[in-house]
Amino acid sequence: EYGMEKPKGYSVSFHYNPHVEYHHFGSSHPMKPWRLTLTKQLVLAYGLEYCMELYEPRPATFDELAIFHDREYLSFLSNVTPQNAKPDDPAYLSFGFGGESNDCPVFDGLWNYVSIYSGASMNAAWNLLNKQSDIAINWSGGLHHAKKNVASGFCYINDIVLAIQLLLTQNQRVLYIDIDVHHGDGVEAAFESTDRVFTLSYHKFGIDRNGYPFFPGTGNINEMGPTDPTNRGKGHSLNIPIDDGIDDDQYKWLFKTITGAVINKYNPTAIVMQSGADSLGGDRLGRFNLNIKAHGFCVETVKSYGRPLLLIGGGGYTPRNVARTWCHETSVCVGAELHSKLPAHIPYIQAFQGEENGGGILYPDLHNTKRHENLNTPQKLQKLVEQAMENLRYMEG
Ligand code: V1P
Ligand code: CA
Ligand code: ZN
Repeated sequence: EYGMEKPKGYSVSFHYNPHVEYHHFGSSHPMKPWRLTLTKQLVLAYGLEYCMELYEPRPATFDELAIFHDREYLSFLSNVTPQNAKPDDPAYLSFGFGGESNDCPVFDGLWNYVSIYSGASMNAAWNLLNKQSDIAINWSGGLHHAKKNVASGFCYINDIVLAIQLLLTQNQRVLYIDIDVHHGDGVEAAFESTDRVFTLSYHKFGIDRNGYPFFPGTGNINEMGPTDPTNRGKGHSLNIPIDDGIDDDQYKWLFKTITGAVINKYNPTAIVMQSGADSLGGDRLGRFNLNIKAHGFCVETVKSYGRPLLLIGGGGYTPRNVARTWCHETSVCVGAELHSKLPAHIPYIQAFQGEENGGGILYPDLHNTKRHENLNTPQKLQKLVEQAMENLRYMEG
């Protein structure tokens, strides 16, 4: 041991308010807040709570949310209920509610729900600012589509933007990395005019055979934010559009190569990572073929750069696999290795049993679900990396 470098231990904080679990978007809606119950149960069953500091954050206040969002929008959000909602009111539609898809329904306790997940992200950011932890985790956050006055894609309040705004009080450069299968458009838009935030999103991009773009339809490789040369945000967004069925090795290579180049060039003093689990194989809305450990590899890679890290959730629509992934990634943060056989006595263990594939284990083979043919050829991915490197040259050093 003498003469050897002490391995760097990371201190990890876990920010979670259990009241978030009890909200329902409606039975046919894919967003299920109870996936967070499953996640917490797995984290506890593996004893990971002994490897980190637990916090139960208070809900964010109206004024705290107004740091990013319009007060008019917040007033609407804080007052609307399923009983008083007027779907034909123009304000209702203009704020992103209703519409054909009803992505953002009005449900009981909506305001409570949004202030809880936002409060947790802000609490986690504070913890990093106060140097109480090196890595702060909030699996209930990551709602990356919300705009300052519009709800979009299951997201009402953009907790990521609020957390980044806090980090900016003491950080010159914050890097945002988004591995949700959807484009992180709300975060990108919020910081399009600053060079103090760099946004990097990996996502499915393309038009399906019925002519519909994959939600939200933005994030092609040539979208690098404002083109106006006087705009300080020019070149500070990088989008990595990916096709259906990408596999573990391809994704890991893409992520490591591009993220590494961005971190080395931008040299952020803090990193915020949205770890949406809808990029896993077998996701109800996603199109990728990733296994849990390949998803976790991205967290491991980012962690290895040793910058203060805010790790947040996001999408993820096959709840048992969301829980598995976020439990695994919690273990990655604390530096523990978990056995795949699930511990006995997990509440809700039924959720993890009786699957034809993966019953009773943490690391099932999700590639086996083979739901999506891999349309990503080595040539296309090579070209994508070259274009990404070319885009990075637009960012002034
Ligand atoms: O595709 C759309 C609508 C159709 N309009 C033209 C837009 N909405 C998607 C929204 C996906 C949101 C993803 C959120 C996140 O990035 C962050 C939490 O993961 C959509 C889909 C779909 N298959 O893409 N909405 C729904 N499905 C939906 C299904 C049932 C009930 C309500 C919404
Ligand atoms: Ca993404
Ligand atoms: Zn998503």
